[in-house]
Amino acid sequence: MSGDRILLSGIRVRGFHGVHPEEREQGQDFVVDVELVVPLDVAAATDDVLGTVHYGELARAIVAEVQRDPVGLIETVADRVARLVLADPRVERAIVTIHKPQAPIGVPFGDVAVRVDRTAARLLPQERVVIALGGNLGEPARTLEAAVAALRRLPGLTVVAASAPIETVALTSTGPDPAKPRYVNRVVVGTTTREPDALLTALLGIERVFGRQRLEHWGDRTLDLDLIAYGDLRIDRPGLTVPHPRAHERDFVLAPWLEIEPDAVLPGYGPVRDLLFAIEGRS
Ligand code: PH2
Ligand code: MG
Ligand code: MG
Repeated sequence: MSGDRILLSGIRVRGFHGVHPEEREQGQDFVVDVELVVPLDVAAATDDVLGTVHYGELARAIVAEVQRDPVGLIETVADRVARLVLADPRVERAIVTIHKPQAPIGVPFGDVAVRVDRTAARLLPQERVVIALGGNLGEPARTLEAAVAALRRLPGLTVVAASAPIETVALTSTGPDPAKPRYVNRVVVGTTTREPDALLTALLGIERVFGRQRLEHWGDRTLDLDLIAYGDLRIDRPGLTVPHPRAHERDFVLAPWLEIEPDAVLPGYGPVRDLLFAIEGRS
């Protein structure tokens, strides 16, 4: 990575982001600082603005990005600005700070800000990942749709395909239980630059946002996000086992996975097609 940087700070934009209705109606100032890690050698060698990121154009693009459709959190705004900055293939890393100095906090305060620090995905190793989604409380089809949308926006994860939802009988520790609310299940395949632990932590965070409570093992749940496979990696320790130790015997994982990846292989177990055929033959 280059040591060179462009620093642009104090860009002030009126926006309507916020969780409170009055923030959506009245708007307030958002102040943006960006630090770009970008080689400046070509610009210095040519003394031509074509050899660098034009900070004036960048500033105007950032203003337009912050003025876009309102969102709840400045975290989301920071993520949007970082993605915009990283869209220039010369930028290796973007550090974006979003200040909200007039936030309705209710106590005297100087400033509140969030900062994201993102490295261009092309500079990081990518691994293929398979994530299974399930839920049987509330409105699971809607929850899973929203969870897939969250996965599509998760920094460091690119969703390549998402299966259609299927309805399945609840499997409990004692076998299928038709008396329990039925599950909706889906599978997502993608690529990630996140380490397995960082990916798992994000999955647990999304579960929590969608109301997951861990009361009993195998219990009913609003949302379960399981890491099924991470490249060819094999990990087995408390809190994280990949490939998922029961995926090979679960039709509600294998069938939606096969739908979006007909040649899928579960590392250590074999082709998903064969695993599913073996289960279906048994039942
Ligand atoms: N998940 C479980 C337990 N049982 N049954 C179905 N049908 N679908 C699931 O996703 C599921 C389950 C534990 O993760
Ligand atoms: Mg599970
Ligand atoms: Mg789980």
